[in-house]
Amino acid sequence: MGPKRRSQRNLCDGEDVVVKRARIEESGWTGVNERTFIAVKPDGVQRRLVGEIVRRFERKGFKLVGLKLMQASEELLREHYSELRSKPFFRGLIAYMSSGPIVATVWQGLDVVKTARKMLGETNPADSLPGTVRGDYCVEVGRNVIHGSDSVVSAQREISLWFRQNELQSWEDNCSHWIYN
Ligand code: DAT
Ligand code: MG
Repeated sequence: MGPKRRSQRNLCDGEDVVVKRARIEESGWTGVNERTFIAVKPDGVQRRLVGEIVRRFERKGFKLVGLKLMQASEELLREHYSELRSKPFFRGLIAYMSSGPIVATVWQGLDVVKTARKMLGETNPADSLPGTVRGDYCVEVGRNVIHGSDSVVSAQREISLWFRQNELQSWEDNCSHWIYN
């Protein structure tokens, strides 16, 4: 398999990313069904921040549709961060992200991509306001404890990369009338 073909492969289950992304777009992940990919990075897991981070998204009113503790392969991480491959910190980023287990999650709700980014804070913890995850729990950009998709298109790409379709749960939200009018 050549490098180009390899980069298009879905690293989770061998399906083609392009094919899978088309299927996700068909399913209409817009409005209250918008989804984003949030991951607690290895430092977040080590520092026992998983519960705190999941709690924040739950309490906000977003719906958990996928969650798993996993060791990400370097191949998966290189694909996930492919836009950053020419950056001087890329090697270190892959080493950090593969240094221990990650908690990969998918959250659903109205404007979840944009709102989750606000809840995360800025890339550099020093620029992140108190009250955000990065503003409250970390100090260095290279150990910023959490990942969140930066756009709806990125979210679709990342969810396809990290989760198989059957790992995402559709469940009836008995609380939705209290969250949406
Ligand atoms: P974000 O995670 O806020 O979306 P990004 O996509 O620009 O930020 O970068 C991905 C990750 O790469 C980021 O969470 C931490 C790392 N990173 C970014 N800029 C860095 C830098 N200047 N030095 C070291 N690591 C950096
Ligand atoms: Mg990013």
